[in-house]
Amino acid sequence: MSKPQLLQIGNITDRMRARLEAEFDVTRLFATPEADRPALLAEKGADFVAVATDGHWGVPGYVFDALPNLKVISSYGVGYDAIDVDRAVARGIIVSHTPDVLNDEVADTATLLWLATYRRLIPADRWVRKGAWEEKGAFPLTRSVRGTKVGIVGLGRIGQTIADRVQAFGASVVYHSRSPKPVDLEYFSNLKDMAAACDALIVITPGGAATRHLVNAEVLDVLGPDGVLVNVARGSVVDEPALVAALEQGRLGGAGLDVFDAEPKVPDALKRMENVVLTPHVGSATVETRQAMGDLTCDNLSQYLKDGTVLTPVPECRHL
Ligand code: NAP
Ligand code: 8YV
Repeated sequence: MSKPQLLQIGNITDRMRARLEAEFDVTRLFATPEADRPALLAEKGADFVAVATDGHWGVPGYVFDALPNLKVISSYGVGYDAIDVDRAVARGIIVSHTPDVLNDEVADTATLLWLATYRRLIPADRWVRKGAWEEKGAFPLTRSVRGTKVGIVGLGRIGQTIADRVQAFGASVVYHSRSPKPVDLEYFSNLKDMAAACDALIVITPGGAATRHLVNAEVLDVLGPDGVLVNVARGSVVDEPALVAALEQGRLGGAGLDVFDAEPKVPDALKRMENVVLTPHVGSATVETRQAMGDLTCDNLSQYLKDGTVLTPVPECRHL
């Protein structure tokens, strides 16, 4: 019997490829030059019942259009803002993602950025490498995270894990989300009020229209000249031009950023700043965690083949 057809969008690990190819006849969209993809989809689109994708690429509109028999989308990542879930639900397509298995890794990355920004890790490393230690002497004193107040923007699975880590470093934690959570931490329904009360904000909400520019110029201004912003959520959650302006004008103290508006493009102004730590969207990017995410991405598809359900549907698809 022939295997069901799966369209693969984005890159996957060898381990994932072996798993997918055992159960599906896999077509890699990105193996075809961009200009030829519409023709490929016009010819084969009706054959695909499954899509494997990731948080970055999601499912572009033209792919949705060309796959009339699509039944399941399995995404390699927890954030699914790049998938039009309303459209999937309207067509009865079930969407799965990879929650929880990356909480620790992304929380480590957020903590790393927070510490590196306060302790000026990158300039300190440069100080040694360029010989300044020998020529100029000691590196200037930095600031301690102990005793500071951190506001978590989005106290979900990862946000809670970040809160635990930050407290272990002697900082106190407050949080903002749309609704209060059953935790023993102060809740702010208003983000600007929270920013005014905090030394640092760590942003870890979903992306998409509902959170677009949640962290805007006003929020950055009340965070203030000694304030630090860490963003491990999505670039869209922070008004990037406002962030650049606040940093350039000294209205914000520093930033640790893993995500950007137009990845992989990062504003040159940010690259020039000594008080900013930049990482290329590597929040979950370790061998171990990517393996766990990849396994869950494939497990979801295997489950779908067994009984038409998935193990970890996105909330909007739980009724399907
Ligand atoms: P989650 O458990 O769903 O938590 C999301 C939190 O954000 C919840 O506390 C939610 O609370 C809050 N939130 C949602 N919409 C909001 C809004 N409009 N305003 C304020 N708060 C809002 O999700 P998670 O598993 O922790 O993942 C969070 C996000 O992290 C992902 O969606 C993804 O974008 C990002 N991420 C990034 C990386 C990376 O590599 N940098 C890796 C993994 C995940 P309420 O519903 O009460 O508002
Ligand atoms: C991945 C992520 O980098 O899980 C997410 O939401 O942002 C990351 O873990 C992404 O899914 C891969 O593109």
